[in-house]
Amino acid sequence: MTEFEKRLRQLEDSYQQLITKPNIKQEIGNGIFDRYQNPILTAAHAPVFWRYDLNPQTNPYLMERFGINAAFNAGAIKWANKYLLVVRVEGLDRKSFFAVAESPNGVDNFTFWDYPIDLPQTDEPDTNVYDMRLTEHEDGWVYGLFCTERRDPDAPASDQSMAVAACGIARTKDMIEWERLPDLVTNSPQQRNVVLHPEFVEGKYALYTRPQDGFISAGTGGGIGFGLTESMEDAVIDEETIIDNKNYHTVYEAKNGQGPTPIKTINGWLHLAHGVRNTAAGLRYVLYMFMTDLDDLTKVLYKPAGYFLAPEGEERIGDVSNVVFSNGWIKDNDDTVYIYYASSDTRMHVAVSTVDKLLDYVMNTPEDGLRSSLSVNSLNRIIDNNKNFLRAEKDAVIQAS
Ligand code: BGC
Ligand code: BMA
Repeated sequence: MTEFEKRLRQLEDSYQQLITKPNIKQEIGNGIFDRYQNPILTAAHAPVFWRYDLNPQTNPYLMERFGINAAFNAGAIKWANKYLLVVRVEGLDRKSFFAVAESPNGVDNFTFWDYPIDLPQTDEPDTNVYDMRLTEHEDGWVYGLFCTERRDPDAPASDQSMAVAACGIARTKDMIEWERLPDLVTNSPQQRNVVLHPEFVEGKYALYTRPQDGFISAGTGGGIGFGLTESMEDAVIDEETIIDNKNYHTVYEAKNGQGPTPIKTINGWLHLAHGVRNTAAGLRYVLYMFMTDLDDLTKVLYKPAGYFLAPEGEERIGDVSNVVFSNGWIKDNDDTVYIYYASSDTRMHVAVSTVDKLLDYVMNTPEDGLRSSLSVNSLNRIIDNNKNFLRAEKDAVIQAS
């Protein structure tokens, strides 16, 4: 066997091992969800035939020709009985693109389809695209809303990082061929984290938005907005109503944004979102949840205090450390909910819950009083109730004996 063949076999073996590795639940969760032990997708999940030229004539050293840096921030959908993620794959060149990875069970064996998504361009080509949210709309299309980023045309030559983030729109009927529609138009200078609601509202398309003044800083914007557009072929939102704002001394103090498409339940729409605060070590991204009214989508009915899921262990470390981000979850037929989240802009994970558990969490977790002493009140209520409950139980035992 030549060196080339030996190396190729090693590469293929380690790839096979990785993508067939069973994933199991972590022990003792918090009762709300179960994290799984292994990341479900990493840069190493990119097929060998993406990264290497396999021809010994043109690549005698079998060196990487197209290195992959990260696989993260994936949209999710159950499609023909498979669990599909539309992953943000990022090359060594920092450009990200979308590629579909498929699993038979939602928790392991995720494998990339042979080719990345061929995303058509508008007249103004995207420099970078990322963070796709998938929505199966009642109009019959699957929409993918994503962030399209281009350099700010007003930026001086000395600043090569100022950019404009906007909402790109594509749609498909088969997850293979994508039609590109014009970018969303709003009154806000910047848009990220735009998500399409799955149902018509007053005969119109409803979108969750995230208006923002600057590329990084939220300025006067930063909350989760809501707006209507007549059509998706020429999507324009004239008025954005903020339904969930950023707030002083919370986990969404600096900015926040809608995560995946909300899930409809008998009690209301379940939302997963990310909240950001600034620290001496940079921005910290966590996930939180809230529920909106079935009839009035702008009305928040419940919102537990604090975060739902925050980076833990190896999740804390990566290209952009101290970040968890989610733009995809799947509600299965049996009401299991697969929550797909990325850690530190590097890799994908899954946490599993159910609709019932998430409802219980959202409806029965104390809300944020926004002051330390009110948090103490919430805690005291739980302690008092437990003392009373345990005393009553003990009394019942004594009486019975
Ligand atoms: C990156 C995003 C990031 C954004 C704001 C973009 O250039 O691709 O991942 O969210 O900047 O920091
Ligand atoms: C954002 C997002 C994500 C990313 C996060 C942390 O603004 O849009 O792409 O995960 O920053 O870098």
